[in-house]
Amino acid sequence: MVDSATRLSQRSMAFVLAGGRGSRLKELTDRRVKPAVYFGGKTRIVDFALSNALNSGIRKMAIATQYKAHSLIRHCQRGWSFFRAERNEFLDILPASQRYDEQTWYRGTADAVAQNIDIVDSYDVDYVVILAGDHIYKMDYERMLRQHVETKADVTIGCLTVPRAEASAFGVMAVDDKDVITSFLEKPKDPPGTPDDPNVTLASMGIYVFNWDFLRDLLIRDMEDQNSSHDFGNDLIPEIVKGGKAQAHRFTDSCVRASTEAPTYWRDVGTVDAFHKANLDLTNFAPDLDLWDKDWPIWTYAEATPPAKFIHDEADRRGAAISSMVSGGCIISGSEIRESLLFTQVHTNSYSSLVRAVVLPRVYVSRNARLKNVVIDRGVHIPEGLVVGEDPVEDAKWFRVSDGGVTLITQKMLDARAAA
Ligand code: ADQ
Ligand code: ADP
Repeated sequence: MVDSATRLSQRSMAFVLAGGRGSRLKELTDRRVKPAVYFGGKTRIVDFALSNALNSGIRKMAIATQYKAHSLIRHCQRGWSFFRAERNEFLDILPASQRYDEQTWYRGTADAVAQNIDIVDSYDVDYVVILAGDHIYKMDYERMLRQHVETKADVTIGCLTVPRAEASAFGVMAVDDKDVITSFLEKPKDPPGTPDDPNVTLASMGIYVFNWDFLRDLLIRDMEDQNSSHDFGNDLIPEIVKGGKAQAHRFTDSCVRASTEAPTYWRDVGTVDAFHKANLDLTNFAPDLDLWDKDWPIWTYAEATPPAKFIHDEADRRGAAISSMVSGGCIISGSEIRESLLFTQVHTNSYSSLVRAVVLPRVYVSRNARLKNVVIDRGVHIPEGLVVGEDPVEDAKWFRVSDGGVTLITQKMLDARAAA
């Protein structure tokens, strides 16, 4: 048994993987990597994994970056710089910098850790919690660490139950009666159901706890393996399942109160439709993701802004937002906002309306624009009278319309439309 007074998080680090593009978010990741994409009005996607680590008591963190990293690095430097180096607390940013040799960037998720072995050594930790920087959820990693130590596992994998139809995007597993993983398939075409329910599958969240000594040896061997893609899901995890002990840790929402019948909120906002829906869900009467929970704050960099302002225009039109969330610095002038989420410093003008809109920071909406079911990228200037969401054929000429009927609008698309 683990001594209950020992907080394992103090002997651990979080290693956040944030190098993959997230191409299904289309133009939203043209200039920034998926973990740097805005979510929830004030925060960015990566803030969830980092906040979970911080709220779990972990004070040593590293984040591996690669694709279009500038926006992510700037965000981490601005928002996550409060650690006290005097107490050996930090968030270290680890861009792929060809430490292994002079030809290779991070070849896969495992390689992103392997290329930084000497740096992790210097942190002097017993356990490493590997996290993906691109999911929205609240989770107490201390519980996962505790299970890892108590079961003496080689690796402990965070997992959740997903519908079988969606499981081919995941690593899926079978477990015995003690949740020891007996088989693991990375993204199988035809995922198996569980013994209890053929319609669901136990899937990996892509988060792992390792003893550092064990992982270190494994990575050194893997780096030399010519047949490996140097990826946790493809290479390392299947190997451990075959020859060692891989333990499943079933995800429960952090909601620290043990009595909570935990709603297991976990989202991969990897497509424009999923991104639009998950953001707008926050405007529901009782959203599944509780951002108001004082026991589990989501930390971020927030611009210093004045409160949102709602004004009557000169024609006595009321600026109003109904069933919506409106962030600081917004000015809603003579326009109507419904079921929408506005990030900081959005400015809307008279006679315009927004319905089911996710509007990223610093968007300017000119007069008479009518926008419905949209995601608007940061800094976009919506021209006077633009109508989107009423004629899908016209919308698709200029913008990206998703399978679910959401229109993504970027400045580049508007510039092309204006030039035509
Ligand atoms: P995927 O989500 O497909 O599967 P992947 O694309 O490897 O995994 O991304 C995982 C994380 O690593 C992301 O945060 C990404 O940004 C980052 N990443 C990807 N390539 C990287 C690189 N070269 N350098 C640094 N960071 C990189 C994984 C598991 C599955 C599991 C799902 C759950 O492999 O088994 O089911 O996560 O979403
Ligand atoms: P952020 O996502 O950091 O809030 P932006 O959306 O403005 O900021 O920019 C994302 C990334 O693209 C940043 O690295 C920024 O420097 C870069 N960038 C912003 N505007 C342009 C532009 N017009 N052309 C090329 N790169 C840009």
